[in-house]
Amino acid sequence: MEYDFRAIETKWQAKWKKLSTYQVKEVENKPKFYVLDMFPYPSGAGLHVGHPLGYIASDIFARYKKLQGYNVLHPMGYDSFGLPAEQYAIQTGQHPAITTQRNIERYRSQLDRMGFSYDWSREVRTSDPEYYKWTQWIFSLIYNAWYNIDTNRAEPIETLIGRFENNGNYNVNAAIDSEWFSKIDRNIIPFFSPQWKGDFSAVDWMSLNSKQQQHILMHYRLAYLADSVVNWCPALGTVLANDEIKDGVSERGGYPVEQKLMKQWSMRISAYAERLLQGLESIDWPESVKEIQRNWIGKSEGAMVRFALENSDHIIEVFTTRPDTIFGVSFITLAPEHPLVPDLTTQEQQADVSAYVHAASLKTERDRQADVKTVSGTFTGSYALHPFTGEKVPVWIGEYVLAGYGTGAVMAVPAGDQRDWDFAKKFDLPIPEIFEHTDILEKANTSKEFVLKNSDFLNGMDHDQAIKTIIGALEQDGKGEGKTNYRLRDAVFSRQRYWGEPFPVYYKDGTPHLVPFDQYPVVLPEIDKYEPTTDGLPPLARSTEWTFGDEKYPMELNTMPGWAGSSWYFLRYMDPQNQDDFVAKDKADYWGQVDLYMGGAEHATGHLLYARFWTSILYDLGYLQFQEPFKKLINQGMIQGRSNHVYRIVGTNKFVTLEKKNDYQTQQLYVDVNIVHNDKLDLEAFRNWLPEYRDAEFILNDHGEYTCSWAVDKMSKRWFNVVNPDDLCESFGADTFRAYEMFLGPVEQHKPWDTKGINGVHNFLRKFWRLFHDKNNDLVLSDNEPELSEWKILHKTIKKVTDDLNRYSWNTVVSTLMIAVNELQELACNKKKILEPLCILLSPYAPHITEELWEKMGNTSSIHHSQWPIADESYLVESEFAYPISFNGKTRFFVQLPLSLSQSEVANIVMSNEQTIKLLEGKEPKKVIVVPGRIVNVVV
Ligand code: ANZ
Repeated sequence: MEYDFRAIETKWQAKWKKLSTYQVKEVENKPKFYVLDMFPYPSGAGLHVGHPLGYIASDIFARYKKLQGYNVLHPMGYDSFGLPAEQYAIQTGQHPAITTQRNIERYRSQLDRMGFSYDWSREVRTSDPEYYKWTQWIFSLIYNAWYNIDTNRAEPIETLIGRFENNGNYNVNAAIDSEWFSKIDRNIIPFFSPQWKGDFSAVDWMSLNSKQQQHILMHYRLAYLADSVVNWCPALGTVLANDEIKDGVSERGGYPVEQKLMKQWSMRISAYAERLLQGLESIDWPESVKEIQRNWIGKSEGAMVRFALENSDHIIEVFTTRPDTIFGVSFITLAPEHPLVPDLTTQEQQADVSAYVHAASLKTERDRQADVKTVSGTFTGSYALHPFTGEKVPVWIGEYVLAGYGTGAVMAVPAGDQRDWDFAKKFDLPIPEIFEHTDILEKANTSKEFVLKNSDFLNGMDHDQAIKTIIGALEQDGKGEGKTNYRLRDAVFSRQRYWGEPFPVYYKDGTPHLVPFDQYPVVLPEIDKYEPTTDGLPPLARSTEWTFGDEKYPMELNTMPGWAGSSWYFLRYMDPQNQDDFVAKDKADYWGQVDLYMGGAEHATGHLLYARFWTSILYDLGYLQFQEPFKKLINQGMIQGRSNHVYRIVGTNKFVTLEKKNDYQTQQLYVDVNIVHNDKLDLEAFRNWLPEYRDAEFILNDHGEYTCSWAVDKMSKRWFNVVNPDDLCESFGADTFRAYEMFLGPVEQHKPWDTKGINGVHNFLRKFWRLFHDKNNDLVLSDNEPELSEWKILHKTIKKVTDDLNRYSWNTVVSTLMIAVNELQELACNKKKILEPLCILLSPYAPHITEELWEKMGNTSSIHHSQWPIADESYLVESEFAYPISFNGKTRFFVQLPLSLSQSEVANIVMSNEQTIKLLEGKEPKKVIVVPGRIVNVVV
């Protein structure tokens, strides 16, 4: 075989491994470039052709940057804690570590087959105790930190304790729940009165015992234990994330889900809302991902307004973005979970309110938000007092108000808010008019173009003016203040599962304490079964050894969520074997931010937000010099499957070809795409595919073939449309596979997989091989000086490939190289001076064939350690032009002429041209017009 890709690829994969070709070390003074892939969860199904799309693109870029002289960090690892291995463990009793290990081996062999330039000596696995030791350490850092709003950064908890000891919490401006004092456990600190608003002095602080102090500190920590409302699924024995619930039941199994208050670890990401928002301006990410994060953070500017109550000392505080509409308030709506609901409910309303609150508790917040049509609510029986008019305002409860946003209470203005308007209509509440010349009979006026009326001192003002005035008035009278609110909530950080990082936390007398660092990693205990206990406790409760110290203090039973390990893995790659530190300072400083991060768009809010959050904390605490982990992000598109169908005649085992299917009553069935070639079914293979088809009969088309129909679906086993990269590497080689995946189209785009085109790319590589060889497959290269035309092809190609890669246009590079190879083939070019640099240009895409040719050309070190060629611009300026020669404006023929000629020289040459003489038929032209570099027109 002329181009024996199997032999070549096997040879070089072994050699690279042996020579550690892709290992990188920190080199002072050499510029660095960090190219990262989102590391995979090693699932049992292995990789299909959609997965490597991003890996191939980033590998090409890493190789390109390396050839340009950068010191490139390009690592790979596994996000190896998580649900599927655990589910499998629950079903089979097998330890999830075993499944995980097996899947990793499968992934590794698939990745190896594709010729990636990963430095495998830097591999990390999140489930490796040597790795999660540092995840636990980062947790301990976050636990031992608080957010100082005055310095606008996280600080060690010691600075807070120091301030408490000197001055209590006076003048401490911390990111903390505004109602934290109402959540103080009176069993722990009995002497704080119910009216206490959270202030304490140094003397107060010093009078508290350690347990009491810890109880207070917990409210300030960046990782804290608190009661939070969670989606609890009793049947599965775990808390579910919002996206694990569909239509109010668990996605898996369809079990009921309840809203439940549970003690959970949380991370105070809300403290970072503004920084996470601002940081987006400094990074080069797809605008769509930034927009998703902006919406998720959800910044709103407005005001807090306090409403006194008619028969109670309590106060209802509302957050509003529209304090300008305050004179249009006709009722107040509380979230069903609002803490004042029990107090404000009058005797007569008791039954209605309880029923309503219970019904609301069965819905998730997401469902409540999504349902804008149903208007429901009930009256509490109590009245608030308008802060300016003193009028009585009824207090209602309504599902449309969410407990976790703002204060969980709204001042309802039917004139300006559609939900309030709908509510008022339904319950026959007043709809006061506050906008001049505006009809609100049919709907609310949500526009901000208006002039106010019936609004006392705001009358005649427009939106901006009214906002300023009212906030001034609220602040002056102590009735409220300007306030910026963020939708971003603190992130729940615990799950009731086995296969995750254990918390380095034990409980002494009910109070959590950190396990001392010298005992990290706190390794997962062995247990007999991986499901919750019969009492509904997490699986770790099954271990009798899950205790701390001689006193056998109980350990935390929850484990960390999936996003713990993935929030910092890019740092560990910088220094994966470090036993003493999560990453050495000098290495973190050297490698710095990830310069190019490739991964799927599905992580827009989860992983990408959490990683930014943790990086900011590590920055604040002095461990890193940057707060944004990923400088540039590219989302690779999804590769969809192209499925094939056959048509079975109903009630038979007979299959009819697509062309004739309308003549019968048929049933469409999916068929394995691997036994269909160009939509023609391999009949024999079909009979052997499934036992039920062994005796299948066929009605063929007029050419004696069976044609399948096709459709684009998600690539999935279920549709039999999974194409495996191993098979393609086996049939065509990894080089072809890599180049073909790029050739499919822009990396960011979703596109259906189609194996058909792969032959074209394979032929391109064969042609490339032939440029170097004669008919006997012997290397024949000439040392002669190339012709001008050959130099031109080379330099034009260098320029285009370089420009394309610089703008991350991976696909166009392949076509550029194809054109170059065709052009050189036409010139029968076998000049070493042309082919050697061309080899380098192709090497990021096709690392094996180029390495082989490189070696054959007599080079002794790897092509991947060579240097990217530079385009010589002097070959790129066109020196000649093919002038269209027209007669009376009609183009008749072309003449190739040097661009350096003057107008009269061009005219002379054209006039003496044979074809001109013929066309003139002896006549004298009236005029010859020459536009240099454009056209020649002969006027007869
Ligand atoms: C009075 C008002 C008048 C409002 C008006 C709007 C228009 P964003 O932009 O999303 O922050 N709101 C406040 N807390 C809420 C909660 N927990 N659940 C549901 N709605 C809540 O929206 C802020 C606005 O949403 C607030 O401004 C409040 O209604 C409502 F003409 O107050 B507004």
